[in-house]
Amino acid sequence: MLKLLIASSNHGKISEIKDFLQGLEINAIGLSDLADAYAVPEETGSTFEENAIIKAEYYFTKTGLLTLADDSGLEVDALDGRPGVCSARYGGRGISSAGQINLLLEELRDVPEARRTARFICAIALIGPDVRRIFEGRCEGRISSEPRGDKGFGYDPIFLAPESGKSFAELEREEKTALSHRGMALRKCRNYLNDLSLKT
Ligand code: ITT
Repeated sequence: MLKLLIASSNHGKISEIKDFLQGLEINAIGLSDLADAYAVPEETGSTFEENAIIKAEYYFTKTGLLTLADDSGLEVDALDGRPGVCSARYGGRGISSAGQINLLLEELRDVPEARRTARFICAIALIGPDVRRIFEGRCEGRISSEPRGDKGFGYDPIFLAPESGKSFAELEREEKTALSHRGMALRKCRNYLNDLSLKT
């Protein structure tokens, strides 16, 4: 069976990715399943793609395992694309997701509904012996005026999905993945991973 390291410390991401990979002949393991604990690599890239590659390359070099890394974030048009690649660091060290959400809503306090457009972006890098691929997904939506729902993670409670107008945190896991940036990147990755698993 093809062994795949999901190189992330974000539990929300990990569980969405692992759920998606079910049904493939893949043994997906996480960083906590490794015998050694490694320092987290610094995300010095200026794009999601660069940071996904930095993370995947780092853990592949350390472990020799086929490695999948996800770099993602939220671009808000009224904030000129912030928090963007800094989504995880928005509001500073130690802040909770709820704190980040409050800060973002505060920054957008005077921005009317029509100008609250935003998008989630996800870059997935897959790096291993003889493998170096990148898959991207994006999802357009709007930032709500208050948090709604308790599913998902991160900025999900304030991201209104296209069409339904529900927040990502009001959607079931499969419904979110059907629409989301990560779902789009994972669907692009799926056939490629399936082919690799059949060769193993
Ligand atoms: P790893 O680097 O260990 O994977 P991380 O959380 O630091 O974990 P990123 O640097 O890619 O990951 O930061 C992504 C941030 O963007 C994440 O912390 C969330 O706050 C947000 N984000 C990404 N995808 C999201 C989603 O599907 N729903 C809500 N928020 C999301």
